[in-house]
Amino acid sequence: MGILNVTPDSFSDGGSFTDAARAVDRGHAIAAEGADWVDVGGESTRPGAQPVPEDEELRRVVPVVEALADAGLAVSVDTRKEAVARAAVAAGAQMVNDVSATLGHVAADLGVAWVAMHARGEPATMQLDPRYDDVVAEVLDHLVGRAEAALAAGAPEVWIDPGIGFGKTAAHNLTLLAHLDVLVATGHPVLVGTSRKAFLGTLLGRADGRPEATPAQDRLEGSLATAAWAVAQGARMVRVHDVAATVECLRALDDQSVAEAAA
Ligand code: PMM
Repeated sequence: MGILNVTPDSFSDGGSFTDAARAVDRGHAIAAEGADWVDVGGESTRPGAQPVPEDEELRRVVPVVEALADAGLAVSVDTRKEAVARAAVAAGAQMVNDVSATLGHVAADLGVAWVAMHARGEPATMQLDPRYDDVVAEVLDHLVGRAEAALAAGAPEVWIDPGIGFGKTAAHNLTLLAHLDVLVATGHPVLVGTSRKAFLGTLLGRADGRPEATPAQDRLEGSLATAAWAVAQGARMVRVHDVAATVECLRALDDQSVAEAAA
């Protein structure tokens, strides 16, 4: 799944024709680089981000979804809002990627795939002091409950995602990655998003003996390593910025397993 963030931080003056056109170009590039899904999002959910009004999110997302879906690409919409999910599906999106895990009934109603991601708290404050007694068990319980409810309501396909970085410390993220097999064992397909996230910056900075985090644009190796790890543990999809590099990396991993099986 390739990330297409149609937000002012990614595209200089969000919503104008030029920006929509640039976003559509990037969407085509994501598909050409080998992504199965183009994930279009109009609200940043980065730590500290402020909410985006519904009409603004609709304005950012719908034209881009429509153009990409009309061109035959598989499009998911990354939103927490029911109205945006409904409008994006009407414009051709085939999956609702929901970081709030609250829109299962909407996916059921619309007959589209749904990603239930675990998050604790709101983006503006979620990283202030996240605490769990047992992060793996709590994330698992939450996701399985949401997934089963959506399937019972008639959602045709439900993915679960541990929500790396959403109300979690670096240690929580690493614990979840180390125990992905627990999510995989539920039988629900697992999606994982680690791409360029802050915990990679902390880890890579520390590995280099530096106190400061490695900046987002220098987190490719960590992103690839964790994507490969997730897939090796049984994740069926990874959500990434660097599509071409990830596709190559996963292809190499696949060749490796083929070679091992043949040996
Ligand atoms: N992460 C972000 C946004 N949407 N959706 C899913 N399913 N999983 C994620 O981990 C996830 C997501 C935040 O990352 P970005 O700001 O780089 O898009």
